[in-house]
Amino acid sequence: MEMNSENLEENLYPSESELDDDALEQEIKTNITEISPITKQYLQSVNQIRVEGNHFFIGDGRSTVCVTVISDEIIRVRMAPQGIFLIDFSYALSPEDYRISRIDIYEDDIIYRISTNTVSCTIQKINFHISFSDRDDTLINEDEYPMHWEENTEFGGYYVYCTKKTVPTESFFGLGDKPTEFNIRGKRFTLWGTDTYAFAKDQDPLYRNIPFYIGLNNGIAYGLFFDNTFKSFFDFGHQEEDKVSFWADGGELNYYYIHGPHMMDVVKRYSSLTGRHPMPPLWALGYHQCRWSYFPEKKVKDIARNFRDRKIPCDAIYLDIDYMDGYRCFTWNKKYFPDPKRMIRELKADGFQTVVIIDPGIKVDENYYVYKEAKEKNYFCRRCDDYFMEGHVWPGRCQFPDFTNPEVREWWGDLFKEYVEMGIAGIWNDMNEPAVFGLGTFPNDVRHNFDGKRGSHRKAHNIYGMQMVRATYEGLKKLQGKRPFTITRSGYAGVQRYSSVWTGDNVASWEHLRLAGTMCQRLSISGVSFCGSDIGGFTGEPDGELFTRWIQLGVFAPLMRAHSAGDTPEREPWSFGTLYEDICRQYIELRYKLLPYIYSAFWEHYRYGFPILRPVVMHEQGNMDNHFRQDEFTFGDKILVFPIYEPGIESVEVYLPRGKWYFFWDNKIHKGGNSVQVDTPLDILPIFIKAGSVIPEYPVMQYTQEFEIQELSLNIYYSDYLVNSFIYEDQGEGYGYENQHYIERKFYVSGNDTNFYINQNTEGNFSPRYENYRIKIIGLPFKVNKVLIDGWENNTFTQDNAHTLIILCDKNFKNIEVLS
Ligand code: MIG
Repeated sequence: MEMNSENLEENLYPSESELDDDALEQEIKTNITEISPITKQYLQSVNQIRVEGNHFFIGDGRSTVCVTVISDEIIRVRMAPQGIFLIDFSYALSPEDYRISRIDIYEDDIIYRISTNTVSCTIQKINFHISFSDRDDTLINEDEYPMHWEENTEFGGYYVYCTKKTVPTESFFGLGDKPTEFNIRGKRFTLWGTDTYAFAKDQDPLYRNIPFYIGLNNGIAYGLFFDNTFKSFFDFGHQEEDKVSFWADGGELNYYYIHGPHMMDVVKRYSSLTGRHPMPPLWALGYHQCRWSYFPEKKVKDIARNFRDRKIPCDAIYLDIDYMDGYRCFTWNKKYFPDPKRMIRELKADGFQTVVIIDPGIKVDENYYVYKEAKEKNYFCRRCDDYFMEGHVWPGRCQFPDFTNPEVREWWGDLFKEYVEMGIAGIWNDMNEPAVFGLGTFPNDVRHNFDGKRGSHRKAHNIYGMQMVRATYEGLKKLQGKRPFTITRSGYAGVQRYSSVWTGDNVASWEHLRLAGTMCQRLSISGVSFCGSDIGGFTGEPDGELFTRWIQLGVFAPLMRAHSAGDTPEREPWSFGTLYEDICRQYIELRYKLLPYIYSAFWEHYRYGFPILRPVVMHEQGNMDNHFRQDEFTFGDKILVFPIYEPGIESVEVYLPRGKWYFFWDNKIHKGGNSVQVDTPLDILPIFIKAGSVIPEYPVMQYTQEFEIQELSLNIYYSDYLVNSFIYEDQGEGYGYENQHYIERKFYVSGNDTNFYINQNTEGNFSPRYENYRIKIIGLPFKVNKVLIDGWENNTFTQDNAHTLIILCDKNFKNIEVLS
């Protein structure tokens, strides 16, 4: 293909202002002067390079690649096949202030290299291969082929491709909710959110679209975020063992290389791009009871009564689609729920928050205000020939708001006004892949506003659900003036800024219990920490054992919600007889005792970007065995659990990362770096606490904040090395935490054969009502003679035979010395 040099100049070098200019036409302008057959086109030899600030424009005479240094550890790569970049717009990003300490540039005849103080991006001039290495010149990731594309004759634009090298020892993780092994090497996936009732192991795709993965090779981790909302594909050495590819049906080849070397660094940096969950209301971390559906009101009240009578803690009760009038969103079936406001008030008086479902399908009904309003305002999605997008869902014939239109989102958010006035605490967004009976989802030609950037459903499908829950979240936030609780089924990268998620329509089987454990870990490292599975399995019938083991797993899921399909027998914690009920109660109580720990882990996510669930490989990525461990994981970094994923099992072998660990049930100490055998009768979930941890504990309450606590218990596990912990508390509600109205306490503990020290310092200006700690020090290797608190001798301590020490002390202590 010939190009004249004038055009070439013009197209190779878009200025920085052009890159961000929304006025730039979205269509791809080409300079093709003669038509050649459509084949895959590859970048050729580099022949132009131009620098503009932190952007590096590199061309081959036809195409341009833009390499941008985002931060010291994040480098972005974009490709414009014909030299013109698309409008730079992303629903995923929530950029922070990034640090760029320095950028060094090196060029010789063979390469061009852009380096920050941690990472280098090298471009081979001869073949346009791009690679990333660290400052020690360790090669981390490199192209196998130059980036490539193929013209899409049906829709315009290009299929865009990137293929990288991989070696057999490299492992891969991430990608959201895939129901398969934790390590995804050797597999291929599609991102195209799909309603998958009773999904099977290895089924693909499911509901979420998170184009982010982590590679781990030779002990070095890096991340790759392919920010493209079109249907996209990832192949991790499936088609060819030595290649990893990702590609999409349209849009731009636009990815972020995220440097490690630790998986934790990668996950944190990914969250600096796509954002974090804001703090949830404390009640949302309690136990949630859901079912399709609880109705009429009497049934809802019965369920609530049972929780309180049986003394099983519970904070939230859900209303599924049957609460509505003919499945019309924002309406009530007055026969079942004659006075919802009163019901919600009464439930709240008893400590229950009410969460209700809202789907995207709006019934076509001229007598229904939501339909009428949206129709008048032209808010519904349309087909390419301007017909409305109509499809059948629960209400019958429906039209669907275009949540990619900011005005529609605003309108949608305001629809919750009445619900908020009624006292509804949270909203559950379902069917937002979007799901349509028969069709599966919208046809490709449906048009979307795409925040003014325009696009078809090909471009908007994968972000439709996220924009729906965003509208819901933003509306609630405005109307409630406090922290909203939302839960969504679909979502794209960044959905965590607006919502929690559940893993969708799983099955009451042991295989699915294991999948739930794996999927929640995967979601957690993919940016979506606030996740959970339908406890008990949505479809099918669990027996008491499976349900009980699922409750145990649920205690250690950030979102703890039981849910079940309407055609299954009733499924509450008491549905399987008292043996199971007692164990379920014991574990739900454990959840409530651990609430301050769980809340603190959430804060750690919100403030520092740590995922809440952490796979073992994240603790010890250098150990190849850990690349395949998926059963045990830690919640935060202090508590390790090994959920039981099989029936009738008498014992399991639990691998403990290095360090020392206490078995939660008997406080016996175990050395990490090894596996230990643990007996697993039904009432035992293997739980280990890391030595040196300070684990706060609340008394059992029937719902969060049922009563003001009198003192805070701290369980401190002796350690002979220095360990820090922290505890976070605030009002449990509202936005005071954004203005220092919280308290973050940091503890440092260390010990030796004769002494043990605890230091505390605090940040923030929230002061809980209680004055004292009740400290319990577990595992002391010596008999205590003296306890000094801030230098003063304290005589309130008691020590038992197992050397467990109890101290009562002021919550504001600075240091405690425990001396033999
Ligand atoms: O077509 O609202 O995944 O949790 O109970 C089924 C009824 C629609 C699917 C959700 C499930 C919910 C159900 N919904």
